[in-house]
Amino acid sequence: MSQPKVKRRIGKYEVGRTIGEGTFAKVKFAKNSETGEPVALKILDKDKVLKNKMSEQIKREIATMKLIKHPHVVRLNEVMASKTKIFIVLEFVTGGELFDKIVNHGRMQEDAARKYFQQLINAVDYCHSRGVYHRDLKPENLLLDASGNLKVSDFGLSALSWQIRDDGLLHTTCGTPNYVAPEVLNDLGYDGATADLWSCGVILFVLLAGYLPFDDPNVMNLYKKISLAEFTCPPWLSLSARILITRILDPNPMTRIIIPEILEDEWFKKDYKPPVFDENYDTNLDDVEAVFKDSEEHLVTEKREEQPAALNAFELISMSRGLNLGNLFDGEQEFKRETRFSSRCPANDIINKIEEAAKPLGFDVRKKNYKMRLENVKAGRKGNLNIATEVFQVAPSLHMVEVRKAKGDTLEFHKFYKNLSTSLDDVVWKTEDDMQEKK
Ligand code: 3AM
Repeated sequence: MSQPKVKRRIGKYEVGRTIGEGTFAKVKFAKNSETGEPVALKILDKDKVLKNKMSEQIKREIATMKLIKHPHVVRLNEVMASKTKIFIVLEFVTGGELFDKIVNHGRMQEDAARKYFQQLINAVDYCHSRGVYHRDLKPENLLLDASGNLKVSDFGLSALSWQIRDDGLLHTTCGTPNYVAPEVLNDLGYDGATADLWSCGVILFVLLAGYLPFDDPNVMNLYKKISLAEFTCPPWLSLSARILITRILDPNPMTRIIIPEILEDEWFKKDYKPPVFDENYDTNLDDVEAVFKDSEEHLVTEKREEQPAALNAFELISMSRGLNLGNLFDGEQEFKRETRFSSRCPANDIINKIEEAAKPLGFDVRKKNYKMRLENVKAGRKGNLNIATEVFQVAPSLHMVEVRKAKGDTLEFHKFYKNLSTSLDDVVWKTEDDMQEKK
């Protein structure tokens, strides 16, 4: 069980756990071993990127993104390639996703929504001015930093999953339809700037209403509603917010409001303070050139180093007191994706108990040694919830169990964990402190 840990290294980065799996990339947590700086590592299949008809455009957009250092855009630090993979090194953003706030606390007051919308428009305007379009603005791409400021992720990267035709306009067959502009769905070719703006309008609506403007379980009906911009503002919206939303959610891209007009809009302008930042950011693009030239010379090596598990028993126990939900919902990390608990039961009993608890909740259970993968057969808000667990031995009769979200929605993970904690009550080791707290 407490086998040596294998540490993965890519160039100067120590690679940690998977943060999420998107449509075209896996995102892993990593640490720059020279500076200690945490980063998010996007890992892509080299073949898919370089053989993509759009690889020239992807290269141009990645190069542009590397030159952008905007306070509301996730920073792209560098690009690396190994023999088979491309790694995009991004600033690590710690505050979770903006929409987790809506899921947890419901719709926002207009002043709060306005602040995020101003930051979003500011980021979008800046990237557009540099010729980079997002094309896939949706809740998952709106992250929050430690101070609660918005950071837009994946600017310039979504081209990876899109197709382009000879007319120079973008065409797509996939995407999150709820946020996608009508002209994109109609596949008539479209302009990236006005299409991005539509998605910003949908995002603003959700912030203020707490639900989607266009929604239907039937995709054809959904398409129809979007094409006709068939939506109703909730009664609590102010008149000026309604006016702005209606101007953005105009199904005709030719008459839709444009960013310079938004900047002059009455609702938008209130307390607007565009961020001040240094635009003349000096960086070099040799890494981007090397990756897209596919030159052997600059390949980074992927190394695996065996390491004995380094934590000692005291550290483990202090990391995993009881099955207290405080573990999961502690103040700083409201949107935590992992937690641990300790148990005095034999490892096999722990595994069996988790399996027994997970199956009735609709999970498929796969076991391998002391690791388990639980997959919800039903798709949730962000695809099928996937949970990874592992049992570590701390001492002969003491185990530490790690439970983490591998894929899916964080809130659904929290709900699962709450259920699990009820079923595992007799497995969890409760210290005297925990017993006191319960009283
Ligand atoms: O799987 P979920 O939705 O919880 O928030 C992003 C998403 O999480 C996260 O990785 C998952 C797949 O996209 N993510 C993406 N870029 C990130 C970054 N720069 C990030 N998390 C932190 N920093």
